[in-house]
Amino acid sequence: DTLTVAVVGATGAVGREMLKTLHERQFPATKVRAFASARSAGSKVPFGEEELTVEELKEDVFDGIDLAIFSAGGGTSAKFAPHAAHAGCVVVDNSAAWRMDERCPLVVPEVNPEALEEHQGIIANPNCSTIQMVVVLKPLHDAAHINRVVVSTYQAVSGTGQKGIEELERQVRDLFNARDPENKVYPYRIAFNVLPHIDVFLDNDYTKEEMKMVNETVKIFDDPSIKVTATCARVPVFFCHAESVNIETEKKITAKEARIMLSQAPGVKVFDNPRELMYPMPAYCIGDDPTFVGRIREDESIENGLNLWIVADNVRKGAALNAVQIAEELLKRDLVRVPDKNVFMR
Ligand code: A2P
Ligand code: 11C
Repeated sequence: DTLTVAVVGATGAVGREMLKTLHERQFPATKVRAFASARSAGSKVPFGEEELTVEELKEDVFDGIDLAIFSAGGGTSAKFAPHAAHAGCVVVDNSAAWRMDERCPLVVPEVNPEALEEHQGIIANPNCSTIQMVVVLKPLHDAAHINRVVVSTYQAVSGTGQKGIEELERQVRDLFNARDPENKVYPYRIAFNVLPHIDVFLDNDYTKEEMKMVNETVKIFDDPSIKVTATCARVPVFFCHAESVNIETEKKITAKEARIMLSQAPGVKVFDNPRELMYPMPAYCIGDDPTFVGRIREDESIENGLNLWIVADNVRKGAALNAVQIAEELLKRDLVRVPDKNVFMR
């Protein structure tokens, strides 16, 4: 049996991490191909000890590819994923293009793997800030039903991709050299600053990133009774998003019970001991697979509430790892097939 896998957007921050993750986890591909825009066709990207030659993404490249993992921006996914599905290639898409489409499951393997069963060729990977939050909320919701979530995020520049990483690097260097830092990627300086603004503003004055957290959480839990409100901020950190999360539950959960439930939850690592100054931080979670949770406290202002501090590597669990875990789950469930090749062409 052969299994050809493609990474689309292979030269990007997430695409590179996808290749690394596929290799590290020994994903059973017989062939791996790397795609990006015409700009980087012919260049090389690392895959384990080897290098792959980057190919130009075109509509007709998907014949003979069984599974494609996309991280090349929403526009690229909107345009090319239907062509992939039409060629019988299953797509796991990391962009926002297909997440709220009713035909596409939105999956975090620790939370709703069963949603994959109904897939029609395109599966969406949620936003990074949503993924790390729902992995932690899942056992608490199962045990006590979450009525409301109030989340504030502290998001790394790698969420913007390679260009976000380069902007922070360049601005820090400019400032240390007494040069005026130029803003190319963000509307204001990100070095030594905090921007309460991620993605575009919408009519309700929330940002698109904030509304992703609201809408994706409801879809992943398949439960519109969970009310979420979010404030998303960009901080001058390269990797790992942090989140302050306050939840109100139907039933009471003590901090101690929450710690026990979370320590048994898949994909979660409790790192919480105030007396030893133990709490998760972005600088110490880089490259790690789990979603870390600490600062677990009862909210003393309400009857049934908890406060949590959640940190995960946004490029890894927030993007590449979750996508590869979806691919692994598809294989395990024998779902690497497109039932109707025309669903997304109509
Ligand atoms: P390229 O390097 O050729 O521009 P990041 O999220 O780090 O910015 O990376 C974006 C990724 O998406 C890169 O691999 C980039 O390739 C790829 N990409 C952007 N636009 C296209 C496109 N139109 N077709 C294929 N790949 C694209
Ligand atoms: C950020 N969360 O940190 C964004 C990146 O919808 O996939 C991912 C955007 C998305 O900027």
